[in-house]
Amino acid sequence: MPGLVGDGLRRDGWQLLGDGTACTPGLCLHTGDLNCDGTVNFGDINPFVMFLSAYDQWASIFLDCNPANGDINFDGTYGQGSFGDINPFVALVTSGQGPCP
Ligand SMILES: [Ca+2]
Ligand SMILES: [Ca+2]
Repeated sequence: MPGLVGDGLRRDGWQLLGDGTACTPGLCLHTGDLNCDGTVNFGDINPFVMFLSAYDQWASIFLDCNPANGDINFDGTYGQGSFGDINPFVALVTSGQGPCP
C-alpha cells in the first residue's frame, strides 16, 4: 500500500504537484476527493463513508478514483476501516479545497 515517507513526499509513482495533488503519471491524487469530481465538498461524504465501510463497492463504482485520496491524515493507511481519516476528512470538507489541476 502506498504511503508517505518521512519527508512528506509520496513515493508511489505519482508526481507531487502541490498541496495534496498529483495527476501524472498515475491516477490523479486529490486528497479528500472520494467521488473524483475534482473538488472536495459535501458530495464526498457518502463516497467516503462507503470507502471506509464497503471499500470493494466504492472501488467498483469509482474506477478511476485514486484510493490514496482517502488517506486524509497521510499516515499511509486508507480504505476499509481506516477510521483515523474521519476527523481529518470532516475538517477538510468543511474547510473546502480547490479543484484538482
Ligand atoms: Ca469530490
Ligand atoms: Ca490514513
